[in-house]
Amino acid sequence: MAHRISVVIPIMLLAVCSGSPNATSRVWEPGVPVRASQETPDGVTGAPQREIPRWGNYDEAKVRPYTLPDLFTTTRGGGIHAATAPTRPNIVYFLIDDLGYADVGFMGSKDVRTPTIDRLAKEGVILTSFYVQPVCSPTRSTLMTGRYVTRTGVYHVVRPGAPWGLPLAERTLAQALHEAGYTTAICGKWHLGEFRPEYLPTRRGFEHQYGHMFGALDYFTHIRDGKPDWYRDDKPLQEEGYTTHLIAKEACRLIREQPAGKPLFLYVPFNGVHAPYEVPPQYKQAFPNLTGNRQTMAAMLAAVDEAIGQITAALEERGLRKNTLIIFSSDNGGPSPGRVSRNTPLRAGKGTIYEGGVRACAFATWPGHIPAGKTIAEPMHMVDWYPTLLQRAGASLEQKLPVDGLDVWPMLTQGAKSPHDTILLAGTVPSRIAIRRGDWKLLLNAGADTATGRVELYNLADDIGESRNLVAAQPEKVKEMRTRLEAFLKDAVPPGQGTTQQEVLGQKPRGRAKKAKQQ
Ligand SMILES: [Ca+2]
Repeated sequence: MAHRISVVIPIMLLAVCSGSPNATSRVWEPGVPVRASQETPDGVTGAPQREIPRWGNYDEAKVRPYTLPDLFTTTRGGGIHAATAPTRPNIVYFLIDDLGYADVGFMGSKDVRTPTIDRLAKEGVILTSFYVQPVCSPTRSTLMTGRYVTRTGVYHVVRPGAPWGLPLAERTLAQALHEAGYTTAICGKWHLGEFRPEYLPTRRGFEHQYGHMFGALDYFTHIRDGKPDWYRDDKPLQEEGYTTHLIAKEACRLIREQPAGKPLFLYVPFNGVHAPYEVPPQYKQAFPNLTGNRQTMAAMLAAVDEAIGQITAALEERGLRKNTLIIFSSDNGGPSPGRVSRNTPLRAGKGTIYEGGVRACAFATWPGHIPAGKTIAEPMHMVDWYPTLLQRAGASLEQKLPVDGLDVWPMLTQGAKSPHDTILLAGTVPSRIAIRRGDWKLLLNAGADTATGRVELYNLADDIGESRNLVAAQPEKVKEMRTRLEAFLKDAVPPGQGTTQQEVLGQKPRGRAKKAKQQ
């Protein structure tokens, strides 16, 4: 349902929060050239491959409704009495785009500065083994559904013009929280489909939408591929301003206008610090020792840090901070590691299934509920937020589609072990895939050439950089891991194009459509 914009303007506001939602003001220095939108690699793989997993076959008949006992089984480790949760927190998720594993102060960075982010991290638990997908849309699909991409088909990025998106059969986190009585809002990047109205955020559970549908838009003109990509409540919006500033302003407005006593789910997926590397020049002044895109990225991140400070200040002004669960993470590893980003000590970066592509910097904080000053190395995956947040929100866990995520609350709050015995790490094509099981990690076709059939096995306990392939030395471990992987993939679906073909045409998917080549 479209949200009607309020024109009420509270008297006392932060500077960034001032003005009506439609106010226009230049927030970058006059005379600074505005560059055209740049395409950026969203992965290392190029066009998606045609093959589907050779160890699995898509069969719609296998998708069976899940019952409550099933869900309670799959969410082991947490309580099953969601409705009795003592406190329903506000939930604010700061998702940073393409931020490197080591590019925040709380992960040890010395040359970029994130004081606000670091302060929040110290108030909660830092998650050093937080797994995501290697590129943008897939990670967002796992947050929204609690399901691995092998179930949803969102292996790769939804590009402008793509006739597909997150399948409509999926129940989203926003839908579930809205059903539970939350105000639900997205300020930032959606990236899960817009080719038909029913794929838009306001049709997927968000009462409020603000921001963009795709990645890599111009930060100042909001143009992507020659077209404006800026919306409020899924309607085109013309505004001036640097996107990070605009997103912060909208988030502050929503916090100010949130009805008292009603919980809020505020999803803030910044386009910062994704390419194109653009920033108001004053932010660069703090980084005289950096150059090129590294300097610009650091400056963009400083703007994000400032924005997060403004949004948390708005929470404090409303007296909401103490009852707000704040989650922060990147959506994938940093691109061009060593040049633009830092993922140290992890191998490689964005687009890959090596740790540098799928392990993200992250923390969670909720004063009085999550202990402060802790670091947790137990592994979890983005899919885990779905059941974990629904439990905290008192939302229903009953749904037709099976959930892969597990409730990690005991891990976050009581020092419990990870509820996972194995985590699935799917690449941008079905044949490129890995699992982490304990300290062991098995990777298939992790390199750029997916036809190699290469198998890699690492023990992350003493080789976090994935430098010593133990396949030859550990044949039994490889066999065990492959068996586990194949179990994961027995119901795997092909990439999204096929799923969407089915939805659009009412037909069973028959592989990828020709339009996929145009993405
Ligand atoms: Ca990204």
